[in-house]
Amino acid sequence: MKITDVVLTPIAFRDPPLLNSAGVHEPWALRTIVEIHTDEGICGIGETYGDIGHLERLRTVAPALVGLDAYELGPMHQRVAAALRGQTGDDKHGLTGKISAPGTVDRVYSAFEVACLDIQGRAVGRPVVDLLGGAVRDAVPYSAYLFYKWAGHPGTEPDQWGEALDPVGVVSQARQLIDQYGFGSIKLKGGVFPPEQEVDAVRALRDAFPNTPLRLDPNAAWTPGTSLKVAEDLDGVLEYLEDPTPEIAGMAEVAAKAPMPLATNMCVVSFEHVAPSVAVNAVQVILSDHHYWGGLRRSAHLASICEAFDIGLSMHSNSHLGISLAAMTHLAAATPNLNYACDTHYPWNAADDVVVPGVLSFVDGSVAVPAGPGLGIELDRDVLGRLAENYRTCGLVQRDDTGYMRKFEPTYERKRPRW
Ligand code: GKR
Ligand code: MG
Repeated sequence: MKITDVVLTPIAFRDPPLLNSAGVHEPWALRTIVEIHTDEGICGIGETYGDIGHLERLRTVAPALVGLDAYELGPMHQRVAAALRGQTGDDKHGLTGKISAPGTVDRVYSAFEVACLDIQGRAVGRPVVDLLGGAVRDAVPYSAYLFYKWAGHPGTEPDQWGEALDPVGVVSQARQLIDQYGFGSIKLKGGVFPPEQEVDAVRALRDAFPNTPLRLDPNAAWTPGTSLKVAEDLDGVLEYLEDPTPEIAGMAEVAAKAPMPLATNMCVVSFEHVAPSVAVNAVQVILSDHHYWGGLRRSAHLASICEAFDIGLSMHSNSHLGISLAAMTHLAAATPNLNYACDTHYPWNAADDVVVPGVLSFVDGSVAVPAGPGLGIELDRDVLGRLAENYRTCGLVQRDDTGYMRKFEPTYERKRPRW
């Protein structure tokens, strides 16, 4: 089944003013929708980052895939690597760590791999989860992903979520998300306020939700010393502490004394980071993310590596729509040792989903594995057209949380660690 065409559509969709250690989300989040066509008339879809550098790399690689068989995923990875010629990607926020040349290949390959798995599943009439070994769970639990946030983007009316800048606001946001989606665990994005304030917010969450697993992720905003202080303050409260401090060495220093497991999507983000991290026991949980670990099958390899080294496995997210959610759900359903509820930004962006409604829904915080062939979802072409038009007119070509924050706080500096 030969690939005849690869279509890349950059899109922009609305994003609330979510705060993090890099600044604040802009009014638009960017993604690229990938469609791969074959000579048998079957088309597969994928979703990936929309930053201009990444989009240009996708555009460089796309023509090199024409003529390949949609089952030839190993050769496809090689063609991506050859077309990129050692390029190394970067981003302006650094929230998923340092991007290496092999990591760049995996980031670019991922969306094409997902689209080909969609094609393969459609061709044989089986869901992608079956191509990954079959479902070990019928539905995938996700966590409520809380953010400190402004009530609305400056100059606009408050959005449906309202302001969350203190423990009361954080608890109220958790209630909204849990009431609407039924989530059974909670992650708070930190690194925004001095750590004592974020500890107070976690304590308020514990009081409000006594039996719900909690996580805190300051995206490397703290020194090892501050991280240890927070870890001690939250002993018995967190299921894991995510990226308190930068780099493998810093995480190892904290992990040696912290009472809870440390998790990362910043210091172990590519296969070459695993061995150095294992050598010093820097992290006890890795957040996988098929968008940068090289697609669904290579994320399954990561899961095996975690199993071999007795490292826990969770799943990371960035602003995304339903194609990514479907892919994440198939992968998580096929991964036996994914023992934590996955992260998802989906509730923040669901209103603009590019997937035809009906298949992807949250029941008690979980998404049932789509049963149809391939990813089991369909592109809503009207919405795709609208979001592509947003991209053409929104004026953004790459995510810049720090630059956006500086528009309102001109002296704002991105610092990791800050405290
Ligand atoms: O969307 O602001 C955000 C998050 O901070 C995201 O970019 C991170 O990559 O969710 C991510 C994380 O867990 O670090
Ligand atoms: Mg994180």
